[in-house]
Formats: sequence, C-alpha cells, structure tokens
Amino acid sequence: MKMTFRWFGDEDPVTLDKIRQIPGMTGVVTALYDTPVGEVWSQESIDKLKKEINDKGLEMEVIESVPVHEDIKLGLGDYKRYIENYKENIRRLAKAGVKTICYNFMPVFDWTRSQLDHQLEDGSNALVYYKDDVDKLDPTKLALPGWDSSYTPEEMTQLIQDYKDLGEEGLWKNLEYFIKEVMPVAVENDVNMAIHPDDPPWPIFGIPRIITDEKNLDRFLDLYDDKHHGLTLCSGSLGCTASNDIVELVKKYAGEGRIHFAHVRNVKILGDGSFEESAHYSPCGSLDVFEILKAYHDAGFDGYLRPDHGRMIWGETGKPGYGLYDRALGAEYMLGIWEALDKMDPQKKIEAEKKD
Ligand SMILES: [Mn+2]
Repeated sequence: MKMTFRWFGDEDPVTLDKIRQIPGMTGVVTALYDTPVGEVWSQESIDKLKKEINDKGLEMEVIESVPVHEDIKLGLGDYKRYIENYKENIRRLAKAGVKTICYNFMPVFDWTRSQLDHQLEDGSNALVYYKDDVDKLDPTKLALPGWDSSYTPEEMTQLIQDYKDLGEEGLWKNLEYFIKEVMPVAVENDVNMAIHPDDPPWPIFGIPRIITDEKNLDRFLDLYDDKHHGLTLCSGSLGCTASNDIVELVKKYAGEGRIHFAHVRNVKILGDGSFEESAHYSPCGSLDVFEILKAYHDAGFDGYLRPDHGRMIWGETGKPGYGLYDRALGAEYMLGIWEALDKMDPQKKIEAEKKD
C-alpha cells in the first residue's frame, strides 16, 4: 500500500512542503486545474507539475481526476473528439510515469452535500448531507467547490432534462462506449483506470446515477475484461448507505485485483438517507476502518490509498473536506493500523527475519 495525499496544485493552502512532513507519505494525487474539461493537457505542463512534486521528494503516480466531458456522458455533440482527447491524455500521463487515473461518470453534479461547514458537537466542521435540505435545493442555482460552474441556470435546466431523457440505460450505453474506446489505450500504456463511485450512491434531482452498489460495480467491471479496468473504491461514497458492506466489497474487488486506488474515510449514517462526514477513527462513524484496512491487507493490496475528506479542526480554514490536519491524522491512524497488520502477519515476519 502506498499512502498518498490529495493536492490541488499551487493554489492549495496545503502546500507540498507541509504534505512532505506527514510521516509515511509517498506521493500526492493531483491534476492540471487550468485546462478546460475535455481538452488535451500539455505535455509541458504535466512534466512541470511532476518535476515540482518530485523536487519535494514526492511521487506523482496518481491523477485525480481526468474529468469526463458531459458530451461523452450524454453521447452528444463533440463526444468523439473529447474521447480522442481523453486517449491522448492517457498517453501523455503515462509518459510522465502516471500509473493510475481516477475519473467518475457522475452526470452534471460531482459530489453533493447540503452543507459544507456544519458544526459538530466537538466544535469541528464537517460536510453533511441532510436529505430534507437537499430535497429543497434548486439544482439550477447550486454551486459546490469542484463543480463546473460555467453553466447559466438555463443551460443547467437543459442539461438536467437531457440526462432525465437519457435515463439509466442510456447512461450505461454511453459509459460502455467510452470504456471500450479508452481501455485499449490504457492497457497499451499500462495505466490503471479507476472509476470513482457516485457520491452519494443514489439518484439526485431525478438525474440517473449508476456506479452505486455491488450489482452495478459487477456490471461495470464486466464491460472490459482486463485488470487495468478497475475501481477507486471510496468507502465514504459507497458507505453512506448501510446497504453497501464496504468490508465485503473490499474483500471481493481487492481480491480480484480490481481496486487500484483506495479512498478511505468514515461517515456517520443517520438513517432517512442523511449522513455526516466524520473523523477516520472507527468509533467516530458508522464504518469500521480497521476492518476495511484489514481487508486490503489480507488481499495483499499494493495500490494507492489516501485519506479522503477530513473535518476542519483547530481553526483551520480552506477547501471544504481538504484541510491538512484531520486528513493527516487520518493518514497516521491508517498507517498505524497497517504497520500493526504487517507486524502481526506471520508471512511478513518470516520474510523480515530472512532479511536479517
Ligand atoms: Mn472519494
């Protein structure tokens, strides 16, 4: 397992200088943020970014994300050109040593929450999703960090209608077309493609969502028979409904070698379709983070893992979910679990003794 940390580039208040001081951090997960969605990333910018990261002693082996243009998801307009651009981005990132690309196929809205700075009992702030509040939101006037905010309310209304017309099966069809186009390029360049599940894993505002549960993850993986075609298994996205058993999902898909990137965070499920993001430590939320990591460890997981969202603590301000302190605490907690699992693993003990 390689512990990594998401970094949003030079604009990120959490600098590489800070990230490199977190014990056990091997690299950052990042992207080019100044190229419009769908366009080709310049090799020069990719190489410059890599050098900046490598100069701080960190790796750039995971990109999160190379976003998929809405035309591809809708199968409309310029989708063929955008798919060719996507292939070129895979080639260029491979050239820079990138091993894993995270992406998602969520229509219009990336992750959705009702509040980004809800104050928890201990005075920290966290992202929350209260179903009643989300139901009252007007999606045409909504903007959350990381979302494409370039749409006017009229364009947004049209876009939402297009997805409603497309429906779940239409979205599956467009996903299959995309996968069958890009995967041969990924395989040829030895890049793992890792889809991120929908967050939360249910339809919102009447728009279809399909990467939601075991049945659909199976259907997704069946689209292309090669291990490069895999998952970013996000415990917090899939885990905000008790119907997804994260430990079982990790056992199954890590066992099959189909998880390339692990997002680990905890959530407190409130029932009635609501949830709050919580600290990583198992007793703070509904997920058993020890059992999740044990499932990865038992499967011999050697991919990338990162603490996902954290709370804002100790007066920190910044990008919601992506402060330094709580994510660093989460990383150290998980590294501690991993070290214990390593040292208690009889096979690893034998190997270590042989080395001595
Ligand atoms: Mn995630």
